[in-house]
Amino acid sequence: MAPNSSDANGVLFESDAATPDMAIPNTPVMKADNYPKKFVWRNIIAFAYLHIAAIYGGYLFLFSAKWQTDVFAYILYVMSGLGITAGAHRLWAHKSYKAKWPLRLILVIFNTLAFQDSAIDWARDHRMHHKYSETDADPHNATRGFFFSHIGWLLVRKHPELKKKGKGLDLSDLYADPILRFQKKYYMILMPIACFVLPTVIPVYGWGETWLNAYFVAAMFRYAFILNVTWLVNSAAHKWGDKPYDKSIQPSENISVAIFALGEGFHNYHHTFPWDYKTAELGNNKINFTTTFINFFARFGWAYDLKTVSDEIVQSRVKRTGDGTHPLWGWGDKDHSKEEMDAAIRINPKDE
Ligand code: ST9
Ligand code: ZN
Ligand code: ZN
Repeated sequence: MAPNSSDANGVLFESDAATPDMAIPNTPVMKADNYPKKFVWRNIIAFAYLHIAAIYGGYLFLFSAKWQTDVFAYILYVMSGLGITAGAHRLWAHKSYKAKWPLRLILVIFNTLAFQDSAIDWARDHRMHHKYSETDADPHNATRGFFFSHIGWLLVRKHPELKKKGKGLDLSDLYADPILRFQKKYYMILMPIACFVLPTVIPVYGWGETWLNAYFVAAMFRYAFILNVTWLVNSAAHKWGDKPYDKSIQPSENISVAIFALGEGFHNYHHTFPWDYKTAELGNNKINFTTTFINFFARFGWAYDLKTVSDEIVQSRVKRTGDGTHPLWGWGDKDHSKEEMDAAIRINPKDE
């Protein structure tokens, strides 16, 4: 027997068997190497402190802070969330739409408030994540486990494969934007002001909140909360959910994540069509608040050149590579079979 053979499923090479649907030849091996983890203690200590502070902040949010502070923390959550979803993600990482400078300025302020590193660095990692998904060149390679893809990847040095392959990325569009260059250059001054100082000072001077409540609720709790929601897209939405668009990849449709992540979480769709500005098929705008936000600015031209996938392309992809879970949104959905429509009971029908 050849050294790599596996009698469990009759394939010759382990690499064949390690694919998620058992030997689709062009699917990358879903298995990380055992690259030793080089811990970054500064980050481990900082994230441990942040999470302990955030638990205390969550307690103060519920039992001690003024209602204005709670509302303020919620508004900051939405603003910083949009800085990631509409800014770093849909605009800068994926170029799924274009934005005039006033909107880019709003988004860069929101993005700085979110403290997930400069938009240029965020988009660089995210482009790697899509291009080399679930391989060693993916910064938060989900095949290394839930913890690694959630937060662990920020606690260790990056894999050499990522740094090697990353050299081939084209980031010229990002560096061409003076707003993004400015943010990156002055990040270590702008970020602490936006993410920690102003969120603490405003409640104290604005409505007489205590320093303690302001700092732990509006800064620590709010920041840790949004970080974890963002990370859930990398961990939970790469693990749990349906795969209506491409069953050969790990990203999944995870509505629970989408609710908190302002509409990001329809992740099987997003990895199949990463250039769609809606990051979801049906424009479920009730939970896809980011799409509503972009549509609002599109009305007066600050957001333009919005790209989205045609129904025909979605449909053919669903049929070719989906796992059969593609849902119907209701009567007349493009996947609604003619037989079922013909057989349906219709009361007082009046077709135009
Ligand atoms: C944070 C980011 O939390 C979270 C991002 C999540 C992404 C989610 C995506 C999901 C979809 C969107 C959904 C959004 C939902 C939002 C919901 C909102 C309600 N390409 O990085 P270094 C090279 S941040 C090419 O230092 P180390 C390059 O030469 C939290 N090259 O690597 C670079 O030099 P330079 C706060 C690359 O030393 C050099 O390597 N921030 C790439 O291994 C060194 O780079 C933190 O905690 C690349 N991609 O350190 C900081 N990457 O930069 C965390 C690297 O000069 N980060 N190179 O060009 C760190 O401390 C470090 O990066 C490290 C690795 C320790 C993790
Ligand atoms: Zn992903
Ligand atoms: Zn993406």
